[in-house]
Amino acid sequence: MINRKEKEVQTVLEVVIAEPDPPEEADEEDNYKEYKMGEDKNFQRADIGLIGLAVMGENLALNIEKNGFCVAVYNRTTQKVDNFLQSRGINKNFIGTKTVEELCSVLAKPRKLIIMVKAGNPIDQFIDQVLPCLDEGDILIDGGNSHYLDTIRRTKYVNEKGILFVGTGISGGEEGALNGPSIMPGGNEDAWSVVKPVLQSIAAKVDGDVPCCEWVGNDGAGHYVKMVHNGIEYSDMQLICEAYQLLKSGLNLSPGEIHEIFKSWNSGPLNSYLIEITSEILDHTDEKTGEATIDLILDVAGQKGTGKWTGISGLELGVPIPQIVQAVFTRCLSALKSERVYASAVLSGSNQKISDQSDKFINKLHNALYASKICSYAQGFQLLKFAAEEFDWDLNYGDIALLWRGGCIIRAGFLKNIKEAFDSKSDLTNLLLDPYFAKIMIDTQDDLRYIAKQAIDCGIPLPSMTSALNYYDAYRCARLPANLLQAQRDYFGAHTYERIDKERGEFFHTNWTGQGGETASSSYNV
Ligand code: NBP
Repeated sequence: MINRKEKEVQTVLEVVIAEPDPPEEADEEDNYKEYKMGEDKNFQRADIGLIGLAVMGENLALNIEKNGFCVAVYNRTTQKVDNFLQSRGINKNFIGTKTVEELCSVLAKPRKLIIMVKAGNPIDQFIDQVLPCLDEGDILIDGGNSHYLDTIRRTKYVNEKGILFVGTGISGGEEGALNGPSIMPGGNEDAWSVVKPVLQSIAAKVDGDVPCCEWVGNDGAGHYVKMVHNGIEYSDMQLICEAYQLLKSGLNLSPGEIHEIFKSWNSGPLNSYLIEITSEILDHTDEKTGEATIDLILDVAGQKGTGKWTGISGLELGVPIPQIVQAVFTRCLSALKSERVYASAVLSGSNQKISDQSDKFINKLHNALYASKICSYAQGFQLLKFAAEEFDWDLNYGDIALLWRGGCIIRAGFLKNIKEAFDSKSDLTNLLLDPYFAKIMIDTQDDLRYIAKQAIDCGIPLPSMTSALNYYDAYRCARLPANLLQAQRDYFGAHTYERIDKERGEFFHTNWTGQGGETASSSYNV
């Protein structure tokens, strides 16, 4: 009996290989001339083309091939094509090509091309290079980390030429690309039925055979969702680092002891890829020195910009995502290494030590980390909601949680509960208001407060966990001091305010000093 995966593979092969044998008719495109001249009867059209044989492209090509597809590969530096075909690609169903024209000539129609080149200008350059070789209905898939605004622009541009464009987030790094990444496609929906069998067959699977790949939405939606994934990833990583620092500097535990703690946490509600790799990292020994590798790594964090993009989007849309922004800034602060070393000798802190050295502290830290993580995901999903409205995307939040359940860097057990929360209430305003997560927050908030107090008393930085606590307290605060803020704005700039005893949308100005006029500034919102 044919299983689901085989059926999908068969379906796509029917779609892409059902193409007639290489054309003999006189009116066929020039693209096939070379082939016709060769008259190779064994010639096989490739199901899909892949451009960019760097880390991600190579592994993705191998993944697609092992799922039963013939892949034509191309790289700007053509030597890499030969290297690949003679090494990891040897004796496999690949067709190496040395020019963009050749690449397009060996693809079954409608042509499908996955671009895995450096994000930014290289994508635009390649699009302009390949467009003249494509026919109406062909599909370009950008699988790189492109900015969603670029993807919105490219979808329109490529569409105007009759070509379908898919901008897809792909997460999971090198290992995920090879064995099953999380795939977040958006763009031109007409392309989905054609590319779906390929993309779903190579994606990570959860619950047996459910692919972590579903259509996300129009134009830049896929890349936007990937961007928010990365923003949440920044936040998740920062939270874990804070827990590590409390265990290391607060409790004076060794890497081996902290490894054991993370290992045990990974079998509970914190179960996730990032907790798992943290535990493994802490168990690693440097071969040369025999010391724990973690203790030899310089404390300066790098970043490639997707966390920053998420922060910028939150600021532009006016969505509170303080933990994601905090995680970006904390990386920036880490980069000031020499300043920090100098400041450590100049500025004093606290002499207090963590008062509670027992397992109870570790359990409270576990709960504080879990509560903070929930706040961070609540912020990420709220950002998605605002973006959907702004860009007119019909996002399905339960599906997005599913996409992140496997293959990607933030994959975690509790995404199943997030999916359930949005599946049961698709218009859920904030994850914190879902009964399941509200109960966890109510049950764990005291532990988060306790941990925050301990860290503050001891002078151990805890930027993201304290940010989570402040987010939680501010979000559940029915009356914030923004009344005073509005009064201040009205005082110095006649910016007006709304009143609690009047309808929303009616604005008032007070002549606070008796010396100002009655004229109010025009109201505007950023
Ligand atoms: P890189 O981002 O390092 O890009 C290298 C590839 O881009 C090479 O194949 C290079 O060709 C090609 N390229 C460049 Br550079 N300029 C080009 C141009 N003008 N025209 C055609 N090709 C050009 O590769 P990567 O790390 O494999 O990442 C690929 C994409 O996937 C990126 O968008 C990245 O952000 C994204 N991504 C990466 C990861 C990861 O873990 N690395 C994870 C998720 C997503 P050459 O060989 O001739 O220089």
